[in-house]
Amino acid sequence: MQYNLLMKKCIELAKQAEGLTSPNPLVGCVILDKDGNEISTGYHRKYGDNHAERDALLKLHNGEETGGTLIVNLEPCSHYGKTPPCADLIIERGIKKVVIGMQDVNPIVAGNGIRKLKNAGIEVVENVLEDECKILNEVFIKNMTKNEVFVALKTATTLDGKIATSNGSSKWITSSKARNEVKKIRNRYDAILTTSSTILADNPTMAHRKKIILDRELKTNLEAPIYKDGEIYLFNASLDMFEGGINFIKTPVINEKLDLEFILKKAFDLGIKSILVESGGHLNGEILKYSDKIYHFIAPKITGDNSSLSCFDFRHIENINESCNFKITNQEMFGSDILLTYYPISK
Ligand code: AOF
Ligand code: ZN
Repeated sequence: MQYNLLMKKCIELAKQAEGLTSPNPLVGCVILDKDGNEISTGYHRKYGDNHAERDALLKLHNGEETGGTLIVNLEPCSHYGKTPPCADLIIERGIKKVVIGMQDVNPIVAGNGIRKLKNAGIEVVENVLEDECKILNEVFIKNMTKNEVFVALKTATTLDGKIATSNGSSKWITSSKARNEVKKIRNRYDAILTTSSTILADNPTMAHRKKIILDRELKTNLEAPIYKDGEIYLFNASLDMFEGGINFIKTPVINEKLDLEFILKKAFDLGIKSILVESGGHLNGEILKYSDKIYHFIAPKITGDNSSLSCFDFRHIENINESCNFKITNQEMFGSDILLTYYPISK
């Protein structure tokens, strides 16, 4: 209880580097002196930079931290990586107590950091706000424990779950506030993923560092705005080459569709650790079973049109027991729209 607020602060510090640390975790750190006064903060700013603990400790001099407490959302590391072990530095600096949000799931750390600290006589308080800390690093956890890419999906619908009218008109279902939030969400993920159908229907730009485009028959115009920035990975059925700044990746086809398992695995092998899917109902439906998290914006509108496009459109079921089930974990208003965040329970 006593450390919850400080752990929240670590999480907020860590979030400042969203989109910059992959494949490494988001980590923030707060240091208190022996009387409990906050004397330093730090965070892991970007991949390859100092770890959060080192960032916070190196701001101090004259042994201000001797006898103090260090709070960090992830177990301090015990290995020589890009920098020497944080656990060693904490011990050297005479910290007396370390408060940790969660154990590191990286197998080379996995409890060794905590052991090192305890062996040096440091008091260790574990699992403070563990659930929040795990959500903060859900991408890192999936990457480390499953060796798989984390798949998030964003959709924006009317109250009746439609993403467009029957003739495909879909622009601006949600308000500008919601669309601004989408930009922030995108930034958290290594790449966005969309399809030729979405490009042909909406001609979006989807500004991002990395873009995965599924276009089996190479129907999209390579001069379209989506191709104008970022690294492009164009999964298709025929070409395998790098040309005009585009990575064409030849992909197996199953039932006239590009093999999603192949694509997700290939993306991971290419160093893409997390993906935000932004597409239409068909791809959303197909990729639902691989999705780890859904961001669903809902605008207070009803189309009422039974031939309008649905946000997940992939099958016919008779029995409600066969539905996919989710746990809604968050709700937030953006202008007149609501954002629901949910996770699959059964898919
Ligand atoms: C970070 N930032 O603040 C902490 C990390 O590649 P390296 O040498 O930077 O090591 C990365 C590993 O270090 C990472 O997988 C995680 O296990 C551990 N802790 N990493 O990038 C940090 N505390
Ligand atoms: Zn470290």
